[in-house]
Amino acid sequence: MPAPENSLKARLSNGENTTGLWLSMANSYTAELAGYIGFDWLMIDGEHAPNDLRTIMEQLQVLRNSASPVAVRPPIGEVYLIKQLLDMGAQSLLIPMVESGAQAEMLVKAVRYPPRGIRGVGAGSARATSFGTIDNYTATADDQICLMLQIETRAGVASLDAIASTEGVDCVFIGPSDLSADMGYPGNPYAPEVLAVIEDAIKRIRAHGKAAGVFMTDQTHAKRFRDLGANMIAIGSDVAVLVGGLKALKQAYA
Ligand code: 3PY
Ligand code: MG
Repeated sequence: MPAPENSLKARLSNGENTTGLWLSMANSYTAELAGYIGFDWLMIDGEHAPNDLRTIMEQLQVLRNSASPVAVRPPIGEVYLIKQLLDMGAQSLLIPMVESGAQAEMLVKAVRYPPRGIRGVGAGSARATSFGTIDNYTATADDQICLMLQIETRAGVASLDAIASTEGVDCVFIGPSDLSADMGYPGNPYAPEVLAVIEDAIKRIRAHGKAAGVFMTDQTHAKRFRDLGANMIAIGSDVAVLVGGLKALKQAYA
């Protein structure tokens, strides 16, 4: 039996438009709930939410049968951490703060087994192989990994062509919060200068034949980015939706 087919990777490589939700609650109960709503994908955030390997694993477990494919964002693109996440069964990874073609090449190697890459071989007793019951995993795993790299600094933007042209990168994903801060507009991802850089980046990423992603909860901007070719748009987070709903409830009785 081969590694499970990665439907998110397939959809992105077909150039399909997808919208997804950030999972920032860091718990499996709300992750399971989100898995019933029908988002194109869900992103377990290990960078800014208080997740560790076990809370990420628990969310992957409860979302196993969800129709929404699940991706994971580790706090940093470290080879050993990527290996642990892949062995735990994550097949789609979003790596923050990528700033060079060399870094992109290293990350591609980190998700591939030798001889193409450097991923340590040992999933035979891990969740990725359903604990050894997926007998042809090692020979087929590489082809089902979806590697998404974040550009979210001026250095990353300067290296966009090198990053987006790296073979093995499936998606280049813009982070407006970090990018706007690095550009001198902290807390203002809607500054015209920032929006112009994002729009140009989306077009250039698509011109390289890669999926273009962006986090954008403002619907007007999100739709504009989609019209420019962005095909992986994070349209909200579970935390923000809960806070918004709670504020509205309180306000309704003020
Ligand atoms: C950013 O906007 O900086 C991101 O990383 C998206 O969540
Ligand atoms: Mg960021």
